Amino acid sequence: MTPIQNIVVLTGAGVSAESGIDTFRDAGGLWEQHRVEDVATPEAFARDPDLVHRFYDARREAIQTRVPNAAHEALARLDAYWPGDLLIVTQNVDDLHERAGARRLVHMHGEHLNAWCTTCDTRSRWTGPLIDRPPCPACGVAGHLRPDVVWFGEMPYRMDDIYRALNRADLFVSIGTSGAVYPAAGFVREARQSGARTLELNMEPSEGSHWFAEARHGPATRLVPTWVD
Ligand code: BV8
Repeated sequence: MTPIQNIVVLTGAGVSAESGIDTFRDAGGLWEQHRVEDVATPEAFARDPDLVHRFYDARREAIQTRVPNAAHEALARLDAYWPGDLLIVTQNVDDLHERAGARRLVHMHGEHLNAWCTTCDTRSRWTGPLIDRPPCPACGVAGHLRPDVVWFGEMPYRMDDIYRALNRADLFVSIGTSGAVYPAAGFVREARQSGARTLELNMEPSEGSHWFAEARHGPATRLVPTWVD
């Protein structure tokens, strides 16, 4: 068994669930309150910007009342002591990984606490609502700020860095994701092709469970510290 040097961790909404942040597809998840097509596509934003702003303003406000849980904290410990390469790729747009102390982190689907100006293309840290069409902090133009999240049909961030890390990985661990959304759901196959060992830590088997050499099921706050420590 080759020694483990380089690790890629993929996280999804399940890693933040026990912090009280809604997941997308569990009972009562976010998407059940809204059709995905209604709120997480550029077409939806063009069609009904107020609906999309209301959806994101509510989530941006909610995440600021939440705190990292034992799973985020365990991954931050791994980040602090792991001597080899480590990349935590999160699909989540909350900031709980960084608030727990993670540094080697990529938000492939963007970040709730940023606003993106479609006039000057600047991304600014943003904690308030966008529905009032505030001016961009960089260029001053009002009404052109959108959530800095990757919608369906848009290119996820940092894909080159992610695929480079997957191609070098000796271990790929997927935590708290249903494996329903691509290209993230395909990362396990990239890792396997590079010869990496694969481990799924999730409440229940995901849509991609069969691609993993090993899977452990249960809450992330129990599974992740046990795996890390
Ligand atoms: C793109 C941001 C081109 C906004 C989100 C094949 C190849 C490529 C693309 C596609 C393809 N097929 C279809 C597509 C298009 C599409 C897609 O995947 N559609 C799906 C519906 C079929 N993909 C795209 O459009 C992507 N862009 O493809 O560009 C391209 C192609 C290749 C390479 C480069 C570019 C863009 C997708 C991004 C969309 N934006 N979010 C926002 O957050 O509002 S997606 C959204 O879903 C979130 O980011 C979320 O993270 C993500 C996935 O959901 P999960 O995180 O997994 O959450 P979910 O609720 O589903 O599952 C939670 C899991 O946790 C469950 O399994 C549950 O059991 C578990 N759990 C719950 N509690 C706990 C727990 N586990 C442990 N402990 C607990 N306590």
